[in-house]
Amino acid sequence: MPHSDIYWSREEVMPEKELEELQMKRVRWVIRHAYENVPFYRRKLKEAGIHPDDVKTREDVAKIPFTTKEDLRENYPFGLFAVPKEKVVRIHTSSGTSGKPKVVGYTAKDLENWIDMVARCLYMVGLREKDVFQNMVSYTFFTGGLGLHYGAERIGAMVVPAGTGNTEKQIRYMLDFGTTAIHCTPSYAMHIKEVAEDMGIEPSEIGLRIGCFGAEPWSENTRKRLENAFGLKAFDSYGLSEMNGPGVAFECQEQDGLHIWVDHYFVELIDPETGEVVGEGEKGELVLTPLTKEALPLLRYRTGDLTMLMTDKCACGRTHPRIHRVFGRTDDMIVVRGINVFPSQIEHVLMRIPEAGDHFQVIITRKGTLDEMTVKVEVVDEVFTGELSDLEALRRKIQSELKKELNLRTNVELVEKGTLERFKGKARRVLDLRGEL
Ligand code: DLL
Repeated sequence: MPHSDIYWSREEVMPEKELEELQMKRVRWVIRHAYENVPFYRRKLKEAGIHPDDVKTREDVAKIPFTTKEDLRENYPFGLFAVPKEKVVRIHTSSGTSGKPKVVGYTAKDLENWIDMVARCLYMVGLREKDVFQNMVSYTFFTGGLGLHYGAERIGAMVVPAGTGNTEKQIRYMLDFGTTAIHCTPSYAMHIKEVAEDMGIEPSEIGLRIGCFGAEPWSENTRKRLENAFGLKAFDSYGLSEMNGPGVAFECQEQDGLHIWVDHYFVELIDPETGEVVGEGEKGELVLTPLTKEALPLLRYRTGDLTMLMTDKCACGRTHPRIHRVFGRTDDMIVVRGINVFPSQIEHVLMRIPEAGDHFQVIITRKGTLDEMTVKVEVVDEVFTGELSDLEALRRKIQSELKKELNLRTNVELVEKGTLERFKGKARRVLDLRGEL
């Protein structure tokens, strides 16, 4: 049962002081839980000279050593679990770029909390019983499938467990079932738009009103493109397997930052170089401690994601702070000739140029000692006027816009629509060939 017409749970609008007390109570619980049940944490805290009783205030949390992705991999598969295996009712995995996957586990209570958090997010963006929710992400090890599925079901929406692939069929289902809300990666949403157009269907006529997009960085200009094409309202959804999965932070109707649920996560932002907590309003790496997870209580987990904390009051009335849309991951950052570039910056520039299509690829090479960045951009059909000079003018325009944003000279190559790879899940847009040449 929802708490009200607007809020799914009472905790969303809990007075800040009460919320803070609840959070600190849970912080103390999770530290003790990890210390008592995970040998790795007992050892780590002892080495750092910390006993769970020492953590009394928010500031005390910063004394605890970080947990990293490597810690999860080194303790593969179940080494960081805090409950016996028979209490774990589900696992998911997340494969990084290399090596063993990270395995995450859930008790029955963890699943309940997670479902409730996802329901909270979906209710916040306006999903209701009357909606038909088509979930177009993988349903296997990826947390986006089952995570969103059960959250939408909890609200009472009709869930279409479509999974990934076969885009034409996905569009047919939307029309046949009267789908009103969709969930997928933003790059797949771009692909759906294109396939619908190829099928002679106006995306805006499908009847969608809500789009939940996440699992990868995207930009404000991509949001505009998706909203204009489908006639829906597009919301950013952030999460990671190590923190249950999706449902950690989500945009509300204001679309101005993602509410991060501090009754379930302790939030810190650190300087990725020094590990020091950054000042208010500064950009930093998100560090999260789940506060209610029984199976996998990770303390001060370094997400690798760069964002900013927004603590001003939100017009929606929720008392939980917001994070800025994630700029990218520390390990996605490309350093070209000493300049830091995030693929999402390139996307932001391209998506505001009307002649640029919806897909691009970045290729980094090295000539001698010099790095070269080439951006391949698909262009819309209307660009091909038969005049080479028109194409050249567009190429130069894109190059100059990129230069302004990135402060970096790039090579721009224009390619025809349909040339570059399409992705059903997370897009892989950067090809770094520097190590291979
Ligand atoms: O991607 C969980 C998820 C599923 C989130 C569905 C949203 C929707 P992982 O596969 O473990 O889990 O990948 C987590 O993806 O650390 C970020 O780097 C990135 N990421 C997730 N959401 C966003 C977002 C899921 N909205 C990793 N914006 C995270 C930018 C995101 N990056």
